[in-house]
Amino acid sequence: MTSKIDYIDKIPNNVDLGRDRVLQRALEHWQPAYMGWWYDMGPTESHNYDVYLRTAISVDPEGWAVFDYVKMPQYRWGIFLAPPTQGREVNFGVNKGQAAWQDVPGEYRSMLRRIIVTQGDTEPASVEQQRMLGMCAPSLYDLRNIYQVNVEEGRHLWAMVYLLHRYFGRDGREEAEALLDRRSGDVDNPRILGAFNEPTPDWLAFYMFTFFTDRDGKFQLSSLAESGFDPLARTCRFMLTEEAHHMFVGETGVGRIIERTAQVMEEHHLEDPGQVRALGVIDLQTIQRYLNFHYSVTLDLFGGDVSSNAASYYTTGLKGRYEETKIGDDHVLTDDTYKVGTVNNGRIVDEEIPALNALNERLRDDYIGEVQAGVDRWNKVLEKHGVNFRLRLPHKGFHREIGNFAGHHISPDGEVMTEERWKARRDDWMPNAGDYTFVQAMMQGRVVEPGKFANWIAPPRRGIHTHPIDFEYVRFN
Ligand code: BYC
Repeated sequence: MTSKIDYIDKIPNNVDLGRDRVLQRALEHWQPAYMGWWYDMGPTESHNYDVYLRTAISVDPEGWAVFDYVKMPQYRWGIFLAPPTQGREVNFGVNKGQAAWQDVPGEYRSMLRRIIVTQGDTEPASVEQQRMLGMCAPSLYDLRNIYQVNVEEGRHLWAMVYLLHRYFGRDGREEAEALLDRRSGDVDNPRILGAFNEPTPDWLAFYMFTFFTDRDGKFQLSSLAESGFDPLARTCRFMLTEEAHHMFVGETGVGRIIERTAQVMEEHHLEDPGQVRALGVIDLQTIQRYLNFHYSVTLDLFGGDVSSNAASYYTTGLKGRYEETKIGDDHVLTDDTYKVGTVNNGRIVDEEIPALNALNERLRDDYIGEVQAGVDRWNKVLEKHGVNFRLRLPHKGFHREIGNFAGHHISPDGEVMTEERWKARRDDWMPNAGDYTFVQAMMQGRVVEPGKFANWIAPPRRGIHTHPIDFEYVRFN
């Protein structure tokens, strides 16, 4: 039998977990439920594999992680806050200049809880969305990477649950339980945000998700890392160190698929998507349609273009802008305006609105800038192989369900259309049934020989943690 102290020691942490009796009891109650969730909803058939994983063991910038073989149910889901900054203040909003809060300010309690719950809900959701993909992994390297992403999303759930348990008493505990009850895509009890209820049916979708949607994670966490509630800020700052790898997996994953397709197109002098598919690689038109889908559902995650919630989060000092403290303005924003797009008389026009209400849109624009740079890097791969096709981001209003563009039918070029005309073109712009069937047919079974890769993806440039590409990243036992 495991004693209580051993159990707390099993959770690597820098929050003095063993000393806080109430927290200890709360986590002792939650931990078995979490494990139950992992066995039910974590990566399928993976429980007995030895996976070469990174585990966070401290917050030391010189070396915060160890790499070793781990069975995933034994992964040490730790709780880490970035070190405190001496004299840190609330850096924006009406409370600007106060000492950063070490406890939840009573009047902001429910708002703060809502932000933490929304963030926390995305973490297990993504694990649920990806749970079947291990069965059709294109290599051991990729299999290890998806498992790494999954265990770290689990750790990010722990990070939010720690805040709920430590700072929100009984309703925090109830919210922590509800985080394990909701299910991605469940009609009766779905995950909170739209994109986290969409299926991730194949590896192209997985890489698109980690490129686009994990990057929403980066921008949201960065805004929360500015929070005047110091424990949230410090938690998010540390989560960002792990998030970087997830986006790397996405960018290089899509990049390697593009690379392989471009090699085949160059070698065989082909452009026709049907002929490209016949050679067992994914045509660029299909990749563009997946891009359109993942980009547009991720844009929705930033919330409404005009949001009084966002204004309140900012004004109270709970959620800042991206890199708030590097921005050279008054950090109060009551006199500023910001441009948001809207549909007026069948055309898209810009409208100046109070900057405080436009904070979701501003964060979305920051995000779009970074995403565009990634797409440019993918296009360099095409250029290098002499392929003329270029990937591009569709218009911001394309296929949106949240905000000013919701309810309108906007083409990738930004033309406002009738519903009928839009629907007639839908399958040219979004992955259609044939695309999914084709992509999934190519991803039958998984590649398990070290150093071998499925035909539709190029190998990575290098392996993980100085190991060669043909390292045995997963042992199946
Ligand atoms: N789907 O005032 P608004 C990540 C709701 S990803 C469904 O504009 P607000 C990760 C909204 O709840 C990052 N509903 O909303 C990535 C509200 O509902 P009520 C996750 C939506 O609050 C990959 C209503 O519409 N982190 O970490 O300004 C793998 C009015 O909306 C959606 C966060 O999101 C939607 N997309 O902004 C793993 C940070 N959007 O009250 C992990 C925390 C809005 O009318 N969350 N609604 O019933 C927030 O800061 C804000 O809640 C949001 C929404 C930015 C999400």
